[in-house]
Amino acid sequence: MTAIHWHILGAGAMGCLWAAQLHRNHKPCTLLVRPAAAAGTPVLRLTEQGQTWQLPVPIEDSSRPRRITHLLLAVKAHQTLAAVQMIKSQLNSDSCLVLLQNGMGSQQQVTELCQNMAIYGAASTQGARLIAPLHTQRAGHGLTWTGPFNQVAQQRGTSALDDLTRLEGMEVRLQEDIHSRLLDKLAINAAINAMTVLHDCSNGALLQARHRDQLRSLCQETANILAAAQQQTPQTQAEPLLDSVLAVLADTRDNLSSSLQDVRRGSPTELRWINGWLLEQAARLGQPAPTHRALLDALAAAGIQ
Ligand code: KPL
Repeated sequence: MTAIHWHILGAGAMGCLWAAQLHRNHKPCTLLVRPAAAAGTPVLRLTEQGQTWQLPVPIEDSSRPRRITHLLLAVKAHQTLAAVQMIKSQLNSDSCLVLLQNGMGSQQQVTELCQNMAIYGAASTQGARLIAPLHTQRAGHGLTWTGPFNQVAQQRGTSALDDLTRLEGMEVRLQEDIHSRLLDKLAINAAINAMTVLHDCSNGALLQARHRDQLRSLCQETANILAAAQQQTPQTQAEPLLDSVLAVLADTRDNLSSSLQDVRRGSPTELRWINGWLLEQAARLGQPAPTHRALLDALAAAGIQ
């Protein structure tokens, strides 16, 4: 049997981390980047526990024609649709796509665009930071869940994910109901990410008592919205959701949230797909969400999207 060849699109912190881990596990993989980033002889670097490794992962221009059977899409939510549109001619109905975006909405866009392909979702608490182009620094050891997102993937099953779920050095679990896991993560990110941007602070700084009431209000509104939407997620009660948020803050206390990293890099955040998605649901269901609204408005006033 020929080994699966993974293409990873997106050379941010997560894309570089996945490319590095696949390569270290002897899984054939190629990192796809913008033409300018592919020029010369680019090298992938991973820093972990104080050590830096140079990894000879092939790095190629994403626009070059090729055939992609297995694609790990590691771009941000707002780039996802355009990225898949750009690469669609390299895919066909046998292709399998694994989507690593935060929040909700971008996965549905890809599902609509690629109706005959197997789409898998993924939710991850793995922290990583891009410290230079193509140089990622791993933060702690998080968990990633992946599973079928559309019906095609449900029918084809999860064997396409075996390479990912059996990676050494990366904890990846199969999750049949990935929708519920994505919502679970969205509910947690909706309390943490925008707050870290507003206060320009690490995750751990949100554990200070002065932030507790705002975190509690965010969790209350999120739980009410998800309950009203009858979403299949455990996060429909405020107090357990707040407990989960506090546990994640403690586990990732030294991390900068992905949204704060985006802002510091001058890039748009994924908040539109996190708190913004909740606000869309709230409007649809007539649910009040003043704390989420005020948070996004305060960020918009500061020019942050
Ligand atoms: O998922 C995250 C993110 O930053 O997007 C958390 C869990 C908050 C870790 O930083």
